[in-house]
Amino acid sequence: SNKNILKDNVGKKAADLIKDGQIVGLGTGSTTHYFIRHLGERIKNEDLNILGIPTSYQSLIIAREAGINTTTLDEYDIDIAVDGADEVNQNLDLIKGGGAAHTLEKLVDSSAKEFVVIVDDSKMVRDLGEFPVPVEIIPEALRVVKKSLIDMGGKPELRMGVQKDGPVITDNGNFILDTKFEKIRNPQKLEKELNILPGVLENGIFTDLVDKVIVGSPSGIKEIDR
Ligand code: DER
Repeated sequence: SNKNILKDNVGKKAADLIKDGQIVGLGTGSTTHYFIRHLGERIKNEDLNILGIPTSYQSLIIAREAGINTTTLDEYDIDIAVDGADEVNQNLDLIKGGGAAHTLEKLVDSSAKEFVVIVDDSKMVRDLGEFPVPVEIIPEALRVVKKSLIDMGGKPELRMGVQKDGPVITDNGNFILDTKFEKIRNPQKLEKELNILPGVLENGIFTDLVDKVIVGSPSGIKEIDR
């Protein structure tokens, strides 16, 4: 589909940024899947010496399939992290977590010297909030946090499995409450208000982290630098 061509274009563009010897944060999702595959091609064709640090079981498995050697944050600092997003606003704040991987993504992406986001143009928005904010909670907190989110004006929905009965269980063994808020005009404020709720592990609002967004559209590729 056209969208997959756009994802492939930005995935390749990001893979071309990677330099020999770098430690690379490997994001999660379908757009980053293209990036990881293109990076694997470059490693093979150019004999690059790269190590990847994955952000989910999905990106670990795809990295292995692409022939990318992986390591961990315990061993290395990250030079550059490449990841997707569900929404990007004009301040380069993000909503992420469509793939339920936002907790480790935020750790990897925020610890990278450079954080690059790759999206097709459908992800670019004026204000965050059309996409519900994924909130990862420990299962024991379900009823309590759901009530707190409603009191904050949110509409929380427990994310249910598709090929699994019952709720989605994250790589960390937790639940996701997808929470719809009205237009989010102050993402920094909401991100903090969500994360101080007892029982919340991490939410999918990413603020003040992005260095570059690579946007694919039918008219070509646009790069937006912080
Ligand atoms: O779950 C995530 O955070 C993904 O990066 C998501 O935000 C983007 O996934 P996509 O590239 O498949 O749209």
